[in-house]
Amino acid sequence: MVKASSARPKEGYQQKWYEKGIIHSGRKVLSMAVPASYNDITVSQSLRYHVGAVWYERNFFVPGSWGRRRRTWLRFGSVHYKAEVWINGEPAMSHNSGSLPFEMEVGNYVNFGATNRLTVMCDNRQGGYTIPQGNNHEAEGNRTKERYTFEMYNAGIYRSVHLYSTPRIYISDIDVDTEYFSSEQLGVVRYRLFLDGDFYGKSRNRAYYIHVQLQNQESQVVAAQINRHPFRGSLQVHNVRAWWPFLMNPQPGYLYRLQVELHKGAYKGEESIDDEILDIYRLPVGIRSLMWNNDSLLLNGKNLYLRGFGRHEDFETRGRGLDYPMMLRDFNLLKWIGANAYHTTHYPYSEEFMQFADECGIMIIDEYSAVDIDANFLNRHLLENHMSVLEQLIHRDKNHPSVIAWSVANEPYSSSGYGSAKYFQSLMWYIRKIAQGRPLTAAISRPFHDDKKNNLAELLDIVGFNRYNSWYRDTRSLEGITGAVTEEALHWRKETGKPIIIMEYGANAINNYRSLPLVVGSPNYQRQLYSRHFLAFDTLRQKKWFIGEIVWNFADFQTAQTVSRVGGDRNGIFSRNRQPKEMAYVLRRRYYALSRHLDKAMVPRAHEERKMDWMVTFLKNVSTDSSSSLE
Ligand code: BDP
Repeated sequence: MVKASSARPKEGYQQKWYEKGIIHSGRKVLSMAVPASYNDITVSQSLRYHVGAVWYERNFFVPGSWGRRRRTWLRFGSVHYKAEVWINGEPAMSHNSGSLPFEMEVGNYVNFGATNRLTVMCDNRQGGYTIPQGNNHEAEGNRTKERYTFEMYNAGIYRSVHLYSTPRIYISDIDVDTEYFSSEQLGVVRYRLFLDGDFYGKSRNRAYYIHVQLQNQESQVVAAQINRHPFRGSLQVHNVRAWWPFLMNPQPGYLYRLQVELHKGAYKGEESIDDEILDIYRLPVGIRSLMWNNDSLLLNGKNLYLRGFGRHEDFETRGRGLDYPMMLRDFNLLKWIGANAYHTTHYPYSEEFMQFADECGIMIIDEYSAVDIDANFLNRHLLENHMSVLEQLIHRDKNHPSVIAWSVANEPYSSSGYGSAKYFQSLMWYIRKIAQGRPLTAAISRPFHDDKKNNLAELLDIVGFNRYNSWYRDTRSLEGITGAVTEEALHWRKETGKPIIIMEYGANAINNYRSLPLVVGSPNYQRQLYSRHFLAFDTLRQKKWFIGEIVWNFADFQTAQTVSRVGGDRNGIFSRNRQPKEMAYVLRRRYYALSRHLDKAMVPRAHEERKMDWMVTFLKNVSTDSSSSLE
């Protein structure tokens, strides 16, 4: 990898590094790991805070046998932020928003049975019309100044890059939609298949058919169908095992396997499946029904109460880079603490993460990085980008049973004025049309005391709000929390008549920072602050339309360097290296008590078992706990 000058971000283009190879760029060539954020891998200050372009390059080999018979594809899981790709010096593809995959058929660019050169330019500059927005490329004198408006300080090729091949005629996409009828123990899987490739005339209609099978976890076929154009149908599964969230069922996350074979040959009815197989696609499928109304969100007919976290894909050294051990550790901690949901703050998590959420039964509020949408840019350019990233997100994650809602924005400027009414109406109109059976939500943070109308809240199916009572707002006044949270939830309910969820709340806590009297930033302050929120939540829960509590944040994380965030953001319930803070034990008791109380879940056989009596009455006792002396 080489770093282009911040002052001359175009130098790589002007000097055609993609043609000559970066070794001839005259810049220092660094070894760089992929997938990873590049910021913390070396010891260079200037690379850590670099604003502008870096250029990655590597050679790769393409098997000779792929050339004639197959199609060759190159796929990037995520490059943050803007990417341009050359193959053997030829411009091949570009993509403009981190955290989402992009790919292209590259058969015309590569040499088969030979070595090829891949060059990727990655530019982390964001502007008023990018999503997320930023202004991190304002020049100051002859250097570009780092001005991140948000937590997106890292950059690089975050996720895996795959070179793969498909047959010439291939299955290009599948849409799956499921339903679960509990009284009959019946599951329905509706599918729609898309083909692509070298079709001539109307041959697509007649020359192919598909064999669709649904297999259970013992590899037994539980439903099957042979079908022809337009390649859509539905499968019925008797004695079905539904997909359930963690702690709502003893066996959460049950996945069937949908296998679709594409056959060449005329459709001759159900018996004929011996023609040539052109392509096979396998997809894990969880069978569940998701519904919502003005009071609740229901899965398989049961009311959901979400208890979970916002989080960052963040760890030492690799930054936002895909990291399997850390991902598994986080799921293990999530189960340990008894949570059932993640809000993917503030960008889509990796595809591997989503697959794991399906398997573990962790529900996902899926979000793209439309954070802090700035009022001064609410125009058509921004709107189109906003629509585009959400469409890409929905396309990527539509088949995951874990996804229970799309979050269209985090803390946007949504009060009346600046054209926000038109902006959000257009956005919501578009996203609603492609929402694939999920409700739309967002995390609102605009003040609710003023007389400005909120132009987004009223359009949502579920209203989320972020509020840092006693942290950013009225710091230290713990006594006011319970009333403030209750008042705000009641306000949003009155204004919208929709289900309400708290999408972020919390406070920093630095381990071993203790003081009497109580100080802000100590573990005890964090605990006191949470207890007072719990009081409000337990009152609100009685009203049924209050459907969840999401903590900010799962773990401490690194941010851009500012005086207010020395050592990063310490809002974690776990430390950055994923060890529990004191609050984790309290939250664990609450989450398990809620699971037991709401979903009759079994609590873990840990030492907490001895405290069972305490746990059963926990929901009442929490008030005693939180009204105790502040110290
Ligand atoms: C909220 C943001 C979140 C921040 C948090 C904080 O949604 O991303 O990290 O504030 O400052 O407003 O801790």
